Amino acid sequence: MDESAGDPLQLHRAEPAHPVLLEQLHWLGVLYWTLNADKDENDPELEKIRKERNYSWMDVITICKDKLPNYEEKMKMFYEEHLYLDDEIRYILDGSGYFDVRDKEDRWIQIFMEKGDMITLPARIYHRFTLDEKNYVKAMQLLVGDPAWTAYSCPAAHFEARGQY
Ligand code: KMT
Repeated sequence: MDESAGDPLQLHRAEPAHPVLLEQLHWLGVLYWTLNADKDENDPELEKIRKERNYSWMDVITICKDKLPNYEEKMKMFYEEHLYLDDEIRYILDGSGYFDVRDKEDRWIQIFMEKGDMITLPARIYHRFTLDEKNYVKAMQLLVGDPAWTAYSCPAAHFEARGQY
C-alpha cells in the first residue's frame, strides 16, 4: 500500500500498483476463505472450517458510530499497530474494512475485506484494522479456545513470541 499518512478510511493503493497475491499472504501465514455470509452461523462450509481448525469460540462485533460503545477510542486502538499471541480470525458478515499486515520486509499490505470474506491473521503478525469510507462492519470473531486478547503495541519484537513468528 501507499504508506502516506492520509485518511485511514480511504484505499491506499501504491503508485505504481503493487498487487499482492493470495499465495504471498499465505506465505506470511495469512489464510483466506470466501463464504456465503447470508447463511451466517448456519453454514456447513463455515462449520467445516471451524471443526478443522478448532475455531470453537465466536461472537459478533458491529463497528459503527451508533453501535459500538467508545467508538472513537476503539477505532484508534484497532488502527494502532499491534499483535496478538493467538490467531485473529474474522469473518465479515456485512459492511467492509481494511486489515493491514506487515510483510517480512516490514512493508504494509492493505487487505480489503467485505461481506463473505473470512481471514486468519497468524499469531504474532503485526497488523491493524480500520473501517473504510462506509463506516460500517459487522464481523464474526472466532478463536481457538477461550478469548484472551491482549494487544501488544509496536515495538514488541523483544517478546519471545514475536521471535517465534
Ligand atoms: C483487531 O483487534 O485487530 C480487530 O479485531 C479489528 C476489529 S474486527 C472487524
